[in-house]
Amino acid sequence: MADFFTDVSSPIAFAGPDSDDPFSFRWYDKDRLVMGKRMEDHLRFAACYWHSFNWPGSDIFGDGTFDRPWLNPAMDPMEAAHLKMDAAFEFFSKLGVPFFSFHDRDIAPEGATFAESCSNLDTMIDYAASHMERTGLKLLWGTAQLFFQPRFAAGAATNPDPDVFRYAAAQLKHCLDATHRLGGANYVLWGGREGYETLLNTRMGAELDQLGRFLNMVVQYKHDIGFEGAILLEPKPQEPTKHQYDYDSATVYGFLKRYGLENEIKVNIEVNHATLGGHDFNHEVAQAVSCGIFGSVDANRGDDRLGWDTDQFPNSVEQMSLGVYEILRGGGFTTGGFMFDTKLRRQSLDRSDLFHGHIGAMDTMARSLLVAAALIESGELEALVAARYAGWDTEEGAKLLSGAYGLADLHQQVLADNIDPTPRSGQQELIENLINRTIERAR
Ligand code: XLS
Ligand code: NI
Ligand code: NI
Repeated sequence: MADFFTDVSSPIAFAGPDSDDPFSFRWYDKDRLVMGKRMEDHLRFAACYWHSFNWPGSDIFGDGTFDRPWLNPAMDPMEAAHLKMDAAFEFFSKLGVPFFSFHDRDIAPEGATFAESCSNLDTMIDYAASHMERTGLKLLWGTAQLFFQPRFAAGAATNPDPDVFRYAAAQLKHCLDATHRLGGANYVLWGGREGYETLLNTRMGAELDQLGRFLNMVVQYKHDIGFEGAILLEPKPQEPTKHQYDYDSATVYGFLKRYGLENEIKVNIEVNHATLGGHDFNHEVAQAVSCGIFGSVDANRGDDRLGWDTDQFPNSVEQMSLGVYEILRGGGFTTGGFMFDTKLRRQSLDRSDLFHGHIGAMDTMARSLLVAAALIESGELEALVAARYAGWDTEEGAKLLSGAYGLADLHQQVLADNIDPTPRSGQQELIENLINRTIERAR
């Protein structure tokens, strides 16, 4: 097969922070040990199939702008799928990410019948398996695309028509089998249309029960086939629906508890979905870690002025460092990783732009890892926080949480000891300066 990305002949290499070569990494040095672990193993980078290979660069006001020969509708769909896969694996391996991710419909076209769609997917999964064996690439996650086709306009699991629920279950089963076959580390569900456009025509409670039942079937089936990867829900507050049921990490946790799934399903946090939900990225990570449901990250950012999912490549070390800090404090990734659910801008027309986007993103995340590790290793921040909570770390503090006392006991204690707490500084500015100092120095 002929190369598609002819500007890059060998894998992108680490050249150090002083490198001016745009086709080199300045910070991502995969074998470098950070807190005793290789950078590659901390970051577990993955690139996505859909935005990079399956999206023509269209938007709601305009057609595709990109040079993606396999998207030509005149091509035989299965021939196009093979060509696309060759280019995708060429890109993934030249970039040097260890993982990739896909939707079923990215890698194989929908057929005239469900049976034909399944057989198209099986053919392409065989082909992907051979590419994976040849290149050593691994699968971070697979997912069924349950939102593009008009049948899913009113949702998949939360559709008012039970036949759509049936269809979505069948499609998901096939995709979970495929993910299992490729050794996927996770399986993701993003409920883009699991929500509503108007409450006026929606039975919200019934739809939540549908989603709860659907996810219980997914978990049951995962165990039936012995899939050891994690099942991940990807929270997002809205878009394309007005309201999405898995709004953010906290909402997802409440939902999982209600349907008995809190030990079975985790979250795939997308940086810009956090922003759209009115949260910082580090908030979403900390929330998930505190509930024991942190799974993986889609590391794409938004734009401060645009209120939609722009899926831009991360390029702010400050924004990312604080999220990586929470991830490291939570013990780091297990099955998850940083997945670039990223889109080029519509005017980024050169084939090599895909490299520039990902190289910058990987360097940003690598540098953020160095900052987060420096924060942890110096222990200064944790010491300030520990001093702030010192009272709770005493025996009396623990007793307050143990259920030993009721309101009347505490009333009595405050009276008896004449307790009169003095406020202490939260030291926010001092801490913010500490963060900036760490960012400046981390190398
Ligand atoms: C859309 C989501 C989507 C999922 C995969 O906003 O981010 O790309 O990650 O279905
Ligand atoms: Ni995503
Ligand atoms: Ni998104």
